[in-house]
Amino acid sequence: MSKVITLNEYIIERQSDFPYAKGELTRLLSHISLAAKVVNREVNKAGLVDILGKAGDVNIQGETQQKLDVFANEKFILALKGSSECCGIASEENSEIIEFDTELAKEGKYIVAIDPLDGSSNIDVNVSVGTIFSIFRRLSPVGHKAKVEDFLQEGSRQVAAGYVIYGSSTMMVYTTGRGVNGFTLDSSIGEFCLSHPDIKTPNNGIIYSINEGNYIKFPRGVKKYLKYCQQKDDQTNRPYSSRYIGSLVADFHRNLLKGGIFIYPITDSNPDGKLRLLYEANPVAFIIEQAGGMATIGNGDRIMDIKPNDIHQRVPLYVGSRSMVKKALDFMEKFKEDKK
Ligand code: AHM
Ligand code: MG
Repeated sequence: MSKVITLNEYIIERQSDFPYAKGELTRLLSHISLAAKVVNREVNKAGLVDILGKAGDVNIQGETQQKLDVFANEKFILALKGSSECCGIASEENSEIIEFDTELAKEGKYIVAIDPLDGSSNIDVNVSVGTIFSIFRRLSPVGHKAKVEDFLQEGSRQVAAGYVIYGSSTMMVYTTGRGVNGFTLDSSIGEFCLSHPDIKTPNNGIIYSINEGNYIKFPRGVKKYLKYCQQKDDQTNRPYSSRYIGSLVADFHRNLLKGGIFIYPITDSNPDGKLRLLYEANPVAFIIEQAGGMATIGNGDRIMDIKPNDIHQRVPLYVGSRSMVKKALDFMEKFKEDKK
């Protein structure tokens, strides 16, 4: 039997990659993984107990929250506050940033942007959901409360990012800018174990993921690219397969491992795109680039170069295998002046 490496062992081992590191990031990641285990336990028994259904609150995006969103949000807030390394968070579930006001937390050097339970409309039909997070060093002085400016940094300044997928098995995938590694939760021992070391995404793939129900609302370049994906061509293995779960983490994770492209473009109803820059687009962009892929807003501009002006800012997202994203961009460029 080969040696099992747990997530905690791995994070500690990797600490020496960062000469300046004193263990703070290590502790922060450990606390995130701990909260993920607690959320995993609840997600797994969601069908058994009366935890499903609407909690009644309406979040900042005008969406009705389900109880597990609230539960996951609370657990991650508690874990991050308790880590003493994080001075504040921006969560999809809270309109404003949460500044931790304990003396210990104010000493924290990091801030975290998080979507505690993404794709939560899928919970009550037993489809995979996920947590997505992004970690930055704060800009404001240590010893004080976090400030909004701490969160409005370009994604290229992320020090770590990752996601947890609560699926047929539960996995945590993360990067600190030294490649991407995946850990599968062994529930019998309660540990995330290294199962997917040094993930590289294929340069090309045969999967495209987009909500085709919105076809009529897409920019012309996207429509033309979809037609290209559906045309027969033996040399390029077309037609490609269409796969869309409607949970970003699940769609992204599949394409990361198998090769593919995920697109959520601007549409008539979402003129800025739907997905949020801070806690959806930036973390997956950091991971895909570390895995050899690409993430752009659809005109070639890199997701991670966008300077945010709002913590809940939305962006169009084209992410996945490098040559597939480039091909989609060719179509966007060619048809950029065209109306629908
Ligand atoms: P949420 O944060 O409210 O759960 O919404 C984000 C989700 C993503 O997981 C997914 O990629 C997308 O919304 C699906 O949107 P649509 O239903 O418009 O295709
Ligand atoms: Mg979300």
